[in-house]
Amino acid sequence: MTGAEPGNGTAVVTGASSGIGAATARRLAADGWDVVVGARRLDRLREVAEVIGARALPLDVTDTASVEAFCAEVPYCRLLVNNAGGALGRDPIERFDEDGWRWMYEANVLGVARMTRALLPALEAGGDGHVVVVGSIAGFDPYAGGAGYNAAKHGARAFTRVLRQELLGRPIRVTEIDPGFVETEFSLVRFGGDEGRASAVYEGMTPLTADDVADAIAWAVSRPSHVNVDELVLCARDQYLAQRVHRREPDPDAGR
Ligand code: 8X3
Repeated sequence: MTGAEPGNGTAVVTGASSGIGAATARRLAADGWDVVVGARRLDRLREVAEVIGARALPLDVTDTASVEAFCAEVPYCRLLVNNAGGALGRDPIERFDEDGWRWMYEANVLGVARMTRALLPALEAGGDGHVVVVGSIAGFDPYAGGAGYNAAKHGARAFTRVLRQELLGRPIRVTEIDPGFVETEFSLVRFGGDEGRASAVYEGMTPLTADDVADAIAWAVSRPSHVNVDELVLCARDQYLAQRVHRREPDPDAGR
């Protein structure tokens, strides 16, 4: 296998059927990447892919066989954006749900590890590979009610830092992007479809958009090859890490 590819080369984006993954796929395609997108929701993934001319393949990062089948279809790869993952619930530890925690660990930690392991040969063969992990401020600033997700993102962070060290001297960059609040389906999924609880997360503040995060990823991956953006923390102006959010009072004159 040689890495000779036209343009920027092939970029794989996981969890690309919506939110940060879809926005990243759109942005990378616009920047000249040949994009391959993966997700469980194939109908929505195909809609994303069709608009940008990407290749859509089914992918469940919690399933080793699915990861291997996906990666077998990707002989060339210069960039892997590990975006698939998410949170389930905000229960205190005394009521934690084992299945929810298990899924979070599978998706946010093992999923990243599986995808990276499977694509490392292709990333290296091209002579200039890049692995991006979409982490979270929850990966270094844990908060009450977030233990399962926090532990998983701490795990993803540890994985990313180890990977960076293990790949020193090889032609593969490693970057972690850690966003704070981003208004996507993230909170809706976290709260089991409860729209009230999900929208309350962003009430009175202006969160990041998925495009803001895609923009940061596009910046990190477009630095010259000798420059490694190790980590990039991205928060809304209204948010300081996980514990402090500035919320404006509702305007009493609104709607008059
Ligand atoms: C999303 C940010 O603060 O909801 O990863 O955990 S937070």
